[in-house]
Amino acid sequence: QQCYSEIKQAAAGNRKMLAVLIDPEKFVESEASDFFQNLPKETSFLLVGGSTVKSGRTCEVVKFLKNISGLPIILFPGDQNQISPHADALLFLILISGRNPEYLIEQQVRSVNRIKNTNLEIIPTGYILIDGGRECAVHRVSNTKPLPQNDIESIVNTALAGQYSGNKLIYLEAGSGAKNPVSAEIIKAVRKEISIPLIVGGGIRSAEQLKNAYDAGADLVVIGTAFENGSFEE
Ligand code: 1GP
Repeated sequence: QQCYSEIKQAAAGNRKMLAVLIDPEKFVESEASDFFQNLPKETSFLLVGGSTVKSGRTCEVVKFLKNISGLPIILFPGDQNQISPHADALLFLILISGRNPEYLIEQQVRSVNRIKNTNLEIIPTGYILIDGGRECAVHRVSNTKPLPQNDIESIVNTALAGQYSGNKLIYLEAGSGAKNPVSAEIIKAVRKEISIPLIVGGGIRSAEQLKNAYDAGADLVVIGTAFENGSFEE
């Protein structure tokens, strides 16, 4: 239970955490040393996953990352094919903003045989897709509608329903490459109501946006695209 207790303790002590997301489809092994050199020193985790990844590729990337980095690897799978026993932990995602049974239970049931004989730390996570102002892959692949940013009540109630159902984390997702990250107003409103750690990601590409998410109450922020293409603004 190491990754989760680290997140929980950090959240309890108001120590903000950063996870860098690696999409196995876009990761290039020969560019890895530059990539790692440019990561902020305070990076706590590597998240590995994407919306559409060819079978087997996640495992390859996870093994590669294990060899070159000491950071814990948490899987963030778009589907059950992206589960690798070589990672440390798994965000067991339930897409609670959507109403598609495929991502509420079907993928989860199908993933069991890949998980049950591994040492992966399973972290049940209520995953909430929020409109980031741009058509995103989660929306397309899951065929579920993102919640509008102005419907704060639905977002808060969805997060609370996620907590009441036993999830250990809530993840507010604006979609990879979002034009508008999840607003500070939403983060504050959700933070005020839930008592489990809060993850925020999607479209965060500058130190200022990162600070805004932390100040509003995010415990762990996930950044993918901005580090992937080296465009993060300090
Ligand atoms: C996407 O929340 C993550 O699932 C990160 O998004 O690629 O926009 O940083 P970005």
